[in-house]
Amino acid sequence: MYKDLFRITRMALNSASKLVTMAILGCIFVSQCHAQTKPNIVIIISDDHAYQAISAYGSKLMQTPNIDRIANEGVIFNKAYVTNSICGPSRATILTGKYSNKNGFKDNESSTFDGSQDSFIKRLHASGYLTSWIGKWHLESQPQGFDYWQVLPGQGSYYNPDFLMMDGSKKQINGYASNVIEDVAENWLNNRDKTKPFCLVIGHKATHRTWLPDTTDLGRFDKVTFPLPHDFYDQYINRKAAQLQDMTIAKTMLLGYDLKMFPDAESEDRESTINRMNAAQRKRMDAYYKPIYDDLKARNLTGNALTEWKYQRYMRDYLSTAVSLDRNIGRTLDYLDKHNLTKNTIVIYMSDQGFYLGEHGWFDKRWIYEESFRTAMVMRYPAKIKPNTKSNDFVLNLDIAPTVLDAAGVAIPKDMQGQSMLPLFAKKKAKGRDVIYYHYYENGEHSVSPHFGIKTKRYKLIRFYTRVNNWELYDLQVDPHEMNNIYGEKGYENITRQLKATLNQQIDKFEDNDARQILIHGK
Ligand code: SGN
Ligand code: CA
Repeated sequence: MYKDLFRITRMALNSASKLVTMAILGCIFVSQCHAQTKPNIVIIISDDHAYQAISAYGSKLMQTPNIDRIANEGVIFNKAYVTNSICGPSRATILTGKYSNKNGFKDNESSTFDGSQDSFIKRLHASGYLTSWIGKWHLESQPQGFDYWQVLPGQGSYYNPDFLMMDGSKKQINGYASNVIEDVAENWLNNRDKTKPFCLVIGHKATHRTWLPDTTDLGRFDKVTFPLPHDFYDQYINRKAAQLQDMTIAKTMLLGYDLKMFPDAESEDRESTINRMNAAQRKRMDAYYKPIYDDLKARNLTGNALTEWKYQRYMRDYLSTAVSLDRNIGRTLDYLDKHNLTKNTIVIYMSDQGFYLGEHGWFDKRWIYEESFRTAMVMRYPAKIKPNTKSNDFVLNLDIAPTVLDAAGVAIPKDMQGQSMLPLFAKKKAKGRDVIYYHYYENGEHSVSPHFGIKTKRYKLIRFYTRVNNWELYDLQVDPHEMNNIYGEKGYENITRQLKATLNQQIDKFEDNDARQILIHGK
């Protein structure tokens, strides 16, 4: 009898333990299923990468196969713009889904990001996502709301970059920034808690000034002569702010600092971007640039000939730097493939703003004018977006936060000022914006006057203030390169009145009190 009882108890225990095991397995399964229903999110943000240099956008300057792959497998946004075309403000807008006047980070020179405020990262984190930011951050304060971060101090360095670590220490990693940042990102992915969905932001330093390529990419474009943009010798007639800027290839771009033309080892040694290289890196740099310097010296160029020489050098360095950026974006995509993450991971690639590649004679950004205002943005989201989708709706960096929350099934806070982009891809497609509002505040380096304005499907209305106090108006249909300011010309009274009313509505909508005050007080 005892034997029977023992047998029965054992059977019961066995089946109970089976039940418990099954229950545990079930939980793991359910939690994994749960994790799988929430898409992972990878956002790659580059610095100053011009859409003019991306083959998916029709560039003939170079091939960017990996950015193109995201576009081909998802959507390319042909009309993506930023709210304030400069690094820190763009990142603050991406994080918060708010204009600079609301998130407080108005310019790179005086702002510090208030990390205690709400962000899409914090919302994702609260809903069970692992969150991480690696690479360029440039928001001055420490990142908040992340399970992990490892960021470049300020602009960071191309060679052997330092990183700020979560424990307050600084860590230098040998290598080239784009490769190193990708290595750190993959390392984080390898070691993450794989039961949770994740949101990883990879912030690249490339292609920011001073366009230092990876040594393996030096000389990639040496055989190419790039055509001068048709407006390279723009005289900025009728455009006062453009006349006052300090961002021309002719005058502002420096032969040493920017184009690595150093007369001797001492002047090269003084350059902090170069003197942090190790002996092997420096040797390859010198072997490449020294003969170019000798050739330049022998030619004795002046005037336009020198400016055009600078333009060719600029393009070669800039595009070579972009080669490494694109290659490392490819590594991210390969990683997702290799780990079976592609199907359930949203990938967004974007630049923090546009950039000039010689148009109007310029480099840099800051303006509401097209090359600066418009930015590269492509997104792959296999569950919701068909391959080869082309979007011509106005979208903004402001929309990243609500879009990501929407995709993750997390409520979008009412005070976020952007809109989810996902309804643009629904069966019954939502109607996009008719107008975009812009406000640039900084009044320092490169001498671009602060300004705000709007772009509609046809027109652009701009109000400059502080450095220059005036209006500009462009009919983009007949003047897409914004060469002919028609503000105040006869025949445009009605459209100007209408556009000013629209501008006022936008200022009210986004509660931009600074702009409101300028319109009230006239400066
Ligand atoms: C640096 C650059 C500028 C650039 C700003 C902002 N000068 O100050 O040319 O406009 O960054 O760039 S440098 O001599 O330091 O390279 S941003 O991408 O951070 O907005
Ligand atoms: Ca930037």
